[in-house]
Amino acid sequence: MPRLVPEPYRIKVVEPFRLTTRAEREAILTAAGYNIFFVKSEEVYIDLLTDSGTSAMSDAQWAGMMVGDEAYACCRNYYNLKGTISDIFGFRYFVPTHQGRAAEKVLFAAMLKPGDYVPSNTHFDTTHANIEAVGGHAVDLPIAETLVPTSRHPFKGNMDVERLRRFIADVGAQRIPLAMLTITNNSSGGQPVSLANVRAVKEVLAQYGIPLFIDACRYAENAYFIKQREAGYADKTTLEIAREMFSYADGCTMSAKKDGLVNIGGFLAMNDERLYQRASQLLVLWEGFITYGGLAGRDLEAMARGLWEALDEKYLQHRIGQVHYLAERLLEQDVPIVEPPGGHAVYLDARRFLPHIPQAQLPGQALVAHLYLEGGIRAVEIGSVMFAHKDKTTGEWKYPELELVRLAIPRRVYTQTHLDYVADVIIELYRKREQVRGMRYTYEPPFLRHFTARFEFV
Ligand code: P61
Repeated sequence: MPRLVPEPYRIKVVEPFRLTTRAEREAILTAAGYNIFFVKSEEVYIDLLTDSGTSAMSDAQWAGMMVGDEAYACCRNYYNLKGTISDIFGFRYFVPTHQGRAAEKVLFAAMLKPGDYVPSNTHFDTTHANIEAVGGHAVDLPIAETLVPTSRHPFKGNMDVERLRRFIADVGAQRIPLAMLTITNNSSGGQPVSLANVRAVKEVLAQYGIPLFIDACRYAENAYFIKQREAGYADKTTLEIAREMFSYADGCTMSAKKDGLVNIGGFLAMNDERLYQRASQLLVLWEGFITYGGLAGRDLEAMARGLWEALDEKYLQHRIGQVHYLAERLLEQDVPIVEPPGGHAVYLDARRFLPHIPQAQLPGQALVAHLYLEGGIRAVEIGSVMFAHKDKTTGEWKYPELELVRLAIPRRVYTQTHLDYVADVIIELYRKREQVRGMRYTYEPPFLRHFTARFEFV
């Protein structure tokens, strides 16, 4: 058996790219203020910034784009997508949106009042921000293992059901109009959520009449982990598992830029007719008519086809295999990463990678800068730059527990040779890690710092 199951597809179209020289990269990164978000895509060799909207579409999806029906209302692609969503997810109603956060915006505007709470295993940052934007409180209730980088819990994305029970008792069910589960749990390292956990969460919520919504953007990868790891599911198809997952939910938000295998697209689905009516009103206001929701007919078609392709078990075996292959190559050389690796990304543990750099000197950001300088690799810091904040009463800096650097693998884009190159660059950097210096801000914006901050080496 090869270490990595070969791609269950072959390459029909190629997009050339080139590796810059070290001297070029030094000039580029200095000009970008050491913020990788300001580096031009063509100056990046292997782009692992995100797995969102970066997938390669299949020939069937491209063919689908040619049968896009661009009528303003009731185009045929809407009905194809409706059929797909009903078959896979099982919800009665849905509205298309241009991406995941638009679905979140509509959902929370339709369901929340100021002061309400929305518990989750871990909200993604756009979800968190959309809840707070309408005056709600986003609350994360992950299991304890989620915060331990070396814990090999098979379902580290789970919600802590006891904490949920206590939370509802504390704030009162009337202030919780819905709860959520993010599958897989992106903010905890792309870790899966078990079906037992979905079922248990639903049981608690049902006692109080609180609806459950799933953030479904990596639903197929989550289904594959359940098939691999959860007792009783080895012989079920990923489709059967996905159907069971969603059968416990009252609706979902979806960024199809992940497991929809499209470059743009999303939707909001639900069973409640009254909610569908409210969401439709808001959709018309913000996104477009209810049969296109901010997308072209061709985008709806590519999404309808991609949602099926993402459930293909040969594809998932290769896809998750790629992430695990990269993780294993790093672990063999003792490079510290979050274990076990998740479905869409490998996360370097910057505190253990660079133990000589205190969090105040941004070890994650220093690691991101060096991955680019050494090999033209673009990763993203998920640590102090993103999350450190000043305590409101003491004025002291509070640093996050985890200081991570995410290497997100785009779907169907890179080959094993690319991954070997990434592993080689990281291993080489790890060998000379004492030479890496910390960083400080030269410009520190007041919020969403990571997108626009500028840095220099200490
Ligand atoms: C990502 F730095 N994720 O992981 P939209 N839910 C979940 C997501 O992972 C997610 C969305 C909802 C991104 C893109 C991204 O500050 C950032 O289609 C679990 O992007 O609106 C997106 O879906 C939102 C990265 C988004 C960021 C915002 O890379």
